[in-house]
Amino acid sequence: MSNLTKNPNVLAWLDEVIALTTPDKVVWIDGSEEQLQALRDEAISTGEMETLNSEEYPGCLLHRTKKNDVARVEGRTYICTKKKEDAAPINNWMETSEMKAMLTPLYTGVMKGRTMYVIPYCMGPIGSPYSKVGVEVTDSIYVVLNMDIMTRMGQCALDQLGDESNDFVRGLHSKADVEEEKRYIVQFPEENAIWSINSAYGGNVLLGKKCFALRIASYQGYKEGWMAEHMLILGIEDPNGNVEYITAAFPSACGKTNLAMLIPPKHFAEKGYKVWTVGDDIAWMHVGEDGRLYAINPEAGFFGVAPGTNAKSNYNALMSTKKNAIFTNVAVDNDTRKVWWEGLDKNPPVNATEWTGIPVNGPEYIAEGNKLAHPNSRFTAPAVNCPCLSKEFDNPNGVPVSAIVFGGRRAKTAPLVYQSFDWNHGVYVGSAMASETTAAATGAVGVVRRDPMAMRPFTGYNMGDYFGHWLEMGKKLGDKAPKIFNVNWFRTNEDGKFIWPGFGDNMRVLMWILARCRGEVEANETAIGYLPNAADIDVEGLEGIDLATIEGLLSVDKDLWLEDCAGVQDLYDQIGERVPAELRSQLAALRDRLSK
Ligand code: OXD
Ligand code: MN
Repeated sequence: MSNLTKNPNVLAWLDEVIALTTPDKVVWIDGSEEQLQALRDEAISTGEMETLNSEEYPGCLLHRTKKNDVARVEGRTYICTKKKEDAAPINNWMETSEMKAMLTPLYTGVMKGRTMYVIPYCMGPIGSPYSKVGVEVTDSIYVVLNMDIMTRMGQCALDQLGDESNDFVRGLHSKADVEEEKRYIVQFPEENAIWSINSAYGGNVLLGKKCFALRIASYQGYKEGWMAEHMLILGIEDPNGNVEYITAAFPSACGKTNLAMLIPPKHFAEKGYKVWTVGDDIAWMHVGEDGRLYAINPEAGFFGVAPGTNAKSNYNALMSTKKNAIFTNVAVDNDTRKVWWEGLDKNPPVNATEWTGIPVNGPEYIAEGNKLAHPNSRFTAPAVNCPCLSKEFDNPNGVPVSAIVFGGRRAKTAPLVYQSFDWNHGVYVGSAMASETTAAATGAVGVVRRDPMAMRPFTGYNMGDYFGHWLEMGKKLGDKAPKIFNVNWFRTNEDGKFIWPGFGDNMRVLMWILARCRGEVEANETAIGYLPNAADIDVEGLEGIDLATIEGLLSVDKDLWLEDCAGVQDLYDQIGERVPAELRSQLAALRDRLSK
């Protein structure tokens, strides 16, 4: 097959990676349905992919990874720069040429006997001035088929790049032998390059997502004056048809996809309120011509966690998986060829195949303490399937952002919601973000992991410089800057049970946030920021939640907060001298206010 582009920069790089990896064959991915179908058929014939019930799941496929390859590997993920202080100490760092010298032998001849697929892809809507192009080479059909869902892929991406531009991200992936101890996920932000080897699992190998759209793009944004953030984007439409947009950053596994696709509580829906999803994981944000902040979703699909997804927790996500989706590491019902995962429903299949491919009796297997689906099993679903997809999804200019929301999983410290005093204080609030691990994940409940702006695993440069960039963006935006808030859906009572119902009811908090942005509701100025009057959180139709419950959810324990300040101080000390002085003063001022 001939080249799909004349772009000499793409072709020169391709020559280099072909010489290094020596594939038997090179196939350009043009994005045509015909080519994709041939690849699906090939993957089905080799067992890399399995078909599913074609009536219930038309066009859907199942894939099982190796047991040792089921999640992102933060310990083996590196940001490589020439100077250590430009990426360390929060990131793993190695000097660029040293890393390349170490990895080159792993890539040498690695595609011998294999086909190299060349995937041109575009992050962001085709034609958007904010979109960026990447080219990923890979020896995995699974990667090609997932990239088709997650990005705008094929000839359209090369057309977006043009015949001369050198502004594309070079992604080199080989699953090699999927050896854990030789697995590396490496970003070279100074060279717009990503090298990923010995994994075939989503987040490590779909290089457009975390590697490009967050790690590389955050650095590009720093250099070019925009922001790449680990944020969902949603719109709330009022009964008059006006839509206001919110972006929100939560650490992984805190419900971003659920919030992005929430279904309004009944009384809001009856009045005519609607919620629209623009994105569930990543936002690229630029200052628009009118001086406001605009967000695009660089992705074209959702790579969501399957367990826990059901018609009640996230109907829209579930519907998104019903056609042309790929399921990774879920269980199957052998009688019906339907997929199943923990939390989908209460009826695990009896004649099941669990996620690694072993036939089991589902209910018995679960009763013995096993999981049928891997806890990090995933669906890759096209955004166009989502019943609440925003009609602005493809808008090349993005959507204007009224509010930025931070949040984490905090059993006691953070109140249900509060507003920062101003942009700089909001940047402090984001930098102080933290989430408590759950027993299911670590065995130790309540271990606080500091995760600034939910970007700890995804910032492609020095975290102190990243904070500085946020402050700079605030200067650019001036009084047009979105208002910044913090939420916590996870406060617990004495029995360790969640007090706030969460899911669709989170809209009640978003409504207060938007009312604050419009200046329509008063708030209480406190040591930590502006807190709502309990009566201003709409609880109509909520069972078991009254004014006193909301007051409890809004309470602030100053001792716990002072303890938390020490955690922030530790983080700042770890990052070191590049933490902006402004944030250290914000921390000092907060401690002062709390101590009064
Ligand atoms: C994700 C993550 O997969 O944040 O989105 O881990
Ligand atoms: Mn994420």
